[in-house]
Amino acid sequence: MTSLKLWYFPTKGRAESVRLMLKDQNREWEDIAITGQTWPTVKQSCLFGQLPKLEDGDLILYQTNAIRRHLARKLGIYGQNEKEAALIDMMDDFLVEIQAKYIKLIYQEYETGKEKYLKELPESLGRLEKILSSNKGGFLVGSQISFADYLLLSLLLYHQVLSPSCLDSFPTLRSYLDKISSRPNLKAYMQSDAFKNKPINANGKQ
Ligand SMILES: N[C@@H](CCC(=O)N[C@@H](CS)C(=O)NCC(=O)O)C(=O)O
Repeated sequence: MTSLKLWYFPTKGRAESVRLMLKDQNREWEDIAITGQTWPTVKQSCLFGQLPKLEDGDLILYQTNAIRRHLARKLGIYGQNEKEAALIDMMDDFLVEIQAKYIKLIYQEYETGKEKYLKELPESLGRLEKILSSNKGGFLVGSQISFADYLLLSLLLYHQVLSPSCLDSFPTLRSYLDKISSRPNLKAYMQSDAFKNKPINANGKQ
């Protein structure tokens, strides 16, 4: 088994869905936290000038979604067959769009756009509620957890901080969140200081 190193900033951000996936799947890794002081130097060594970066033995990967999909293939959480894998990609792409809107809000328009964002949020949550309600397997796709579920978990956790009541009208999403959060490795991780003390975003907004 190769050693895994995840380079990121000392925040949850884009990296947390990777950490949640590795924790739940019992895969050890080392977090390399890059601070503001060392970032200018590290940035120059990064292929696209950004993090996260994954070192998996001699494989160096950038781009969060490439990292997530690589790990999912290794960990066997990319569906049971081609059809499920395609559906997982589709769900994941939808979640990535939600994540992009969230990041835009946090870093570009927190003061001016939060009201509009929260007004529009139920549309996306409603779609996810419907998707989860129609899949009796209890996950986004099929009857086993996939890498897309960890992105959804991270997004639900972030949005609960942004708007604690955001799941009040979505009972299936609420029970999905409770169910995934109570998986033993995730429960222990979410109760740890490593998780609790790590800010969601680098600019202090959440
Ligand atoms: N598409 C890239 C975006 C990466 C990205 O935006 N990284 C941010 C942190 S979340 C970053 O490195 N910011 C510092 C910089 O651009 O100097 C990915 O998903 O990995």
